Amino acid sequence: MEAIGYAEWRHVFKLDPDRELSDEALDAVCMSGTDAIMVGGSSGVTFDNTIDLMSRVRRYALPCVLEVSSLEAAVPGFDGYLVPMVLNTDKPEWIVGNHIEGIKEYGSFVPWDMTAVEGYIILNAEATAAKLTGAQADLDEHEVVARVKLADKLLRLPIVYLEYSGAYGDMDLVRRAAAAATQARVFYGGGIDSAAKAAEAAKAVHTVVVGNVVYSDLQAALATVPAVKSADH
Ligand code: 1GP
Repeated sequence: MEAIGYAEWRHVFKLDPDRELSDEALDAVCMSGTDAIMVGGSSGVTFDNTIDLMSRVRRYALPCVLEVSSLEAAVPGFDGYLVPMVLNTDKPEWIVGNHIEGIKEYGSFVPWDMTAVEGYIILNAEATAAKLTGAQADLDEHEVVARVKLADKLLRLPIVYLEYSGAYGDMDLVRRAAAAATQARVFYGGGIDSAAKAAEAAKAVHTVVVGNVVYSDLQAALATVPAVKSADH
């Protein structure tokens, strides 16, 4: 699964197949110096809009990975596949259930050496992903750190994803949660809409994921790349 290359990523743009992005904007995003494009979204993601976005990103020489959140949109041809496993829900389908169904249906097609699990901890209750998965987002530090350790030390997951999608997180909490991981790569995503926020998040975690601002303020999105790249971690 290291074949995906995520261990080297500092900055990632997450693009939503269900949202419009002009060719000019996509060009700026792909030429920005970001380390990878992650394709994914919590709603409206279909086989057709996923394959369409993949083919547009494919023209650029940077890794393009799919975050697999629905079986219908599991499109072949990506450079890698990241599969969320939600660690703060009681709904088994989002922990292992959908995964088992996927393996039963498509297991023989899965490129396992290019597939990795993300231990997802969803911390913004208003996020579509939180509502969809029934995530218990109001966790205190003790609860978050316990889940980071579950992912990192017990399950030995390669990636822990602190997900605040749509809202900028509590960076003190993120910093302390990230520090609890010793082998996993820690991703942070949520509400980064400026270079300053990007730099702050980059100091706290290994990999910073920037999504929504691409669609609302492209210049601010592009400014997050050098901010992350020049931040120490
Ligand atoms: C969403 O973590 C990503 O899954 C990024 O969040 O869209 O809020 O930037 P934003």
